[in-house]
Amino acid sequence: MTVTKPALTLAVTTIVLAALPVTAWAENALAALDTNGDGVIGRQEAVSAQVESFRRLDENEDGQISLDELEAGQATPESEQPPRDVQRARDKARERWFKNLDRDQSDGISLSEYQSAMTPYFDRLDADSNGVLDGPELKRAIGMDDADR
Ligand SMILES: [Ca+2]
Ligand SMILES: [Ca+2]
Ligand SMILES: [Ca+2]
Repeated sequence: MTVTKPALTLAVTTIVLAALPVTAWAENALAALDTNGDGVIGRQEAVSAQVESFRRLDENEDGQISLDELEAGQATPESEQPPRDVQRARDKARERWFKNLDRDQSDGISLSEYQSAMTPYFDRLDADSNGVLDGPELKRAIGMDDADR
């Protein structure tokens, strides 16, 4: 299975970005997701973060994330707006990602659609396959994002 880098990193950032500004991602991802404080992110922690971010994104609580809700959830503060071309690339990636996830083409992402798309990303990020994501593994995900632009 091949996954393009932008799709990968967008999905990964979406796990946590519902809560965090883009620039704070690398520093805060561990702290935000590591609920039991063992310094790494376990699968269970990733899953709960996913469910939580889904709830947060689903603003009208209809059990579906619309493209608008996805966009609103990823909005960055005015002061942290990236350059316009980066913004545009991000918008495009988001749309592509949305279409990929919306398997039944209902124009909404259900929790199960959301989760089924996330699991492979966790496995992929877990470079040493030890079932947890550590700092370097997370940073690599961010690094890939930067390297692409
Ligand atoms: Ca909704
Ligand atoms: Ca759907
Ligand atoms: Ca690992």
